[in-house]
Amino acid sequence: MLVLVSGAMTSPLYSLRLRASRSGQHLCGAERIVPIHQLRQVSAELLDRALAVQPLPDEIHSTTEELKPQEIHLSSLPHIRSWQVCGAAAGRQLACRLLVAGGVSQLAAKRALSSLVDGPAPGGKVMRGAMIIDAESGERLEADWSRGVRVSRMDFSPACRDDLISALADEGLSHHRIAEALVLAGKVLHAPGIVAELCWSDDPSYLTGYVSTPTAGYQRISPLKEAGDSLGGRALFVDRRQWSLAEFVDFLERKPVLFDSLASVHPLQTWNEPC
Ligand code: PML
Repeated sequence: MLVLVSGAMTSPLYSLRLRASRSGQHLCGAERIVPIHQLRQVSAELLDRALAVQPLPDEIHSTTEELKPQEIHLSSLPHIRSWQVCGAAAGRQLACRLLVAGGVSQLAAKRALSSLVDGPAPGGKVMRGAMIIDAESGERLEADWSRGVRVSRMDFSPACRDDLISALADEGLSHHRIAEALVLAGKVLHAPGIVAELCWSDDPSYLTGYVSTPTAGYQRISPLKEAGDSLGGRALFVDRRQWSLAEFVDFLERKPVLFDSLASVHPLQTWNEPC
C-alpha cells in the first residue's frame, strides 16, 4: 500500500540522479532520494561510481531536484525469496511458471522471455529502460523500443536501507545489485495496472534475475542466464483494462516512492525440476 508522506517531514528531500555514457552508449546510472544535508556526500558517491566503470565515460549527467513532500509516497518492500535452479533453461522455466501463477498468460511470458534472450532493442541490443508488455496478448506497448520506460525516483529511508542490508547479510546476500533491483521492483509493483515484472541483468557475470508480482513479492532465480551473455533487461506486464499508458509511465518515471519498512527475507530454496 502507498501512503503519502505527512506534512511533518522536517528536512526537504531531493531526488539525485546520475547517468554516464561514452559515445552515446549508456554505461551506468544510479539515483537516490536524500535530505539536503546528505546531497554533497551522496553526489560524490554516485560520481565515484560513474568514474569506476570501464571504459571511462565521456559524458556524465547529474540532476538534483527538490521533491514536494505532499507528492512522496511511503511503502514497504515486497517479500524476498531466492530460488536455486540447475541451469539457465530451468531458471527460465521457473520464471515462466511464476509469471503464469501471477496472472500473465503463457503466451505473454514466453514472448517476453524470448525478447530478453534475443535482445529487446532493435538490432538485438539491450534497451535503456524496460519493455511494457500486455499480460494477456504479449504485445509490446512501449512507444520507443530502444528507450522503453525508465523507472525513477525511488529509494529506501536510511533505517530501511540498514535493516535490508542486515537482513540480506543474514541470508548470505551482499551484492549491491540486490538492493538496487529490489527498490526498483518495489516501485514497479505499485504502478497502476501492473501484473508482474521479469528481469535479468545485462552484466555478463551476473546471472541472477527475478520475477516479481504484487501477491508473491520479489522472487530471485539463479541462474536465469548463461555466464558471458551480455543481454538482459526488464519486462513489465500490464493489464490494459485498468489503466492508461500515460498514467502508468508517469507513475514509474515521475512519482517519488520511499520505502520505509522491510518485509520478510526467506532462506534460499532449491527448485528440483529436472533440467
Ligand atoms: C538480485 O540478485 O536480486 C538482482 C537481480 C537483477 C539484477 C538486475 C540488474 O542489476 O540489472
